[in-house]
Amino acid sequence: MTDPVDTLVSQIDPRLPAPSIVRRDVVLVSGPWLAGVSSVVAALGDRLPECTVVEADALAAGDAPTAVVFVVSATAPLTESDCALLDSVAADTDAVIGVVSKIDVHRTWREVLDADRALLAQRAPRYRDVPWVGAAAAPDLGTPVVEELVDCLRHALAEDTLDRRNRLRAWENRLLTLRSRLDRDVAGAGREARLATLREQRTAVLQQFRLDKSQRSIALRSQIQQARLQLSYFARNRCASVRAELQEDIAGLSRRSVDGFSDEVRRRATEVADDVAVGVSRQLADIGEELDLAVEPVDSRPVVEVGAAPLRPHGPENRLMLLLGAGFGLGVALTLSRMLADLAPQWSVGGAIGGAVLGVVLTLWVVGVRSLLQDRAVLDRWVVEVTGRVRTAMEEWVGRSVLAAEASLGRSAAERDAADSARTAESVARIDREIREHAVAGARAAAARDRHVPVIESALVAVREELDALNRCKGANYELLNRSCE
Ligand SMILES: Nc1nc2c(ncn2[C@@H]2O[C@H](COP(=O)(O)OP(=O)(O)OP(=O)(O)O)[C@@H](O)[C@H]2O)c(=O)[nH]1
Ligand SMILES: [Mg+2]
Repeated sequence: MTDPVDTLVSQIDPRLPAPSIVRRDVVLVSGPWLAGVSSVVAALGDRLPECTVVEADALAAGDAPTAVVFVVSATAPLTESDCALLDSVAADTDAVIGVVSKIDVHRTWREVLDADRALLAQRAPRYRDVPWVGAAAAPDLGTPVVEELVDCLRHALAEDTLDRRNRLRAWENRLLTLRSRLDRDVAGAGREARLATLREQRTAVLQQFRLDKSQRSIALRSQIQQARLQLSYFARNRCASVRAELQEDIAGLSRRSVDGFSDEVRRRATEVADDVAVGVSRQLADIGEELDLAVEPVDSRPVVEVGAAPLRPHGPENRLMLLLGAGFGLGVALTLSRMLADLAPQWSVGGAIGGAVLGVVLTLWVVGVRSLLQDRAVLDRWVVEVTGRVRTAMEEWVGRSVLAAEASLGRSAAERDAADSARTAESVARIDREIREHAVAGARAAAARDRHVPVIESALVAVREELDALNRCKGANYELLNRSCE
């Protein structure tokens, strides 16, 4: 047979889910820590053998007792956590009795009882009519004082409306749970916090992408500028040092080595070109490695063309020098032969011949030295001119190589930026998708709430009206009973 309470609710909406509890024919004694619960259970068990009196751990999840005895110590009034405990144990049970325990040792128990009654009445209208009694289930001295509690409990259990009220209370709890679940769905479990996190993530992802991109392009620019400066400086320095070395070589050049000097200069210029090529290749490859970008290797090398040294045969100069040298040699020969003729006339012929030979030798020596000095001067000028050309060629080649590397690195950087941009777009799209999903879920939950809450509200009103009517009736019966006792 269908429960009349269930019929009452199903008339409002038959789809409203009935309470999923199992009503157990037991009295639940509950209360905060050390309130005296176990002692009350024991005392009630003795006095009411026809009832099953249990503590909370004897009930399974989903079990609801027929009546709840809520025990609190007379030490101090109820706290918030005590009230919350009562809310949970009496959620599906209308019959609740409040007990202030240990009244044998706490003289002010009546004040505490009044305070507890007032606190509970303030907490919820359903607690206004809760009967409160004092008890001493395990007094330090004497026998337990639980008569009033026993009477009260007996009376509560004997109420003919008890089952109906309990069922109505279970329905009320069910409807309230439904309503708060709908409200929770609209708010979403941490939906706002998740949405805020998602928005923050979205901004952070975009910011990071922009920051990385600009940092990379700044790093690339500065590395290239640095390389350009350093490599040009290196090429210039290398040319200057080779020029100094060659000029030093020229200063000690002998007649025989003059002809092979052009080859030496060519060899040294090639050496400089090789050094510069190696330095440039290495530095550009290092930049690519440091920036983690692909850079095309330098495939050319600086071209250095060194012709032959402009050593001209010095015909007229030689003749002039020969003339001057001959004059000088003749002078020496004459002076020498004259000296010998005056000092030792018997040696005059030999002295004349010796003077002539010496004059010829001196003439040849002067001409030779003069010609070597002139060649050295020519070579020196030539070396300055050749190293100048080499330097220009090197600088041009360095500039071209750095430019090519810049273009190649720029291409790699653009490719990487494109890949990063795609990755960022994917992350942003994923975040946007989740944000949208949350918005849709919120809208759906709000629609469900708007659809169901009015029905739940009217069912709640009906259940509460019925409960109030039954409780009013119970109050009247209670007064009648009291009067008849008097
Ligand atoms: N004086 C006095 N002491 C009591 C009374 N009832 C319980 N006590 C004492 O209070 C303490 C706790 O009593 P219990 O009945 O075990 O209380 P409880 O709420 O079951 O305690 P827990 O299960 O440990 O939370 C014990 O030391 C009891 O002796 C009473 O009426 N008078
Ligand atoms: Mg206990």
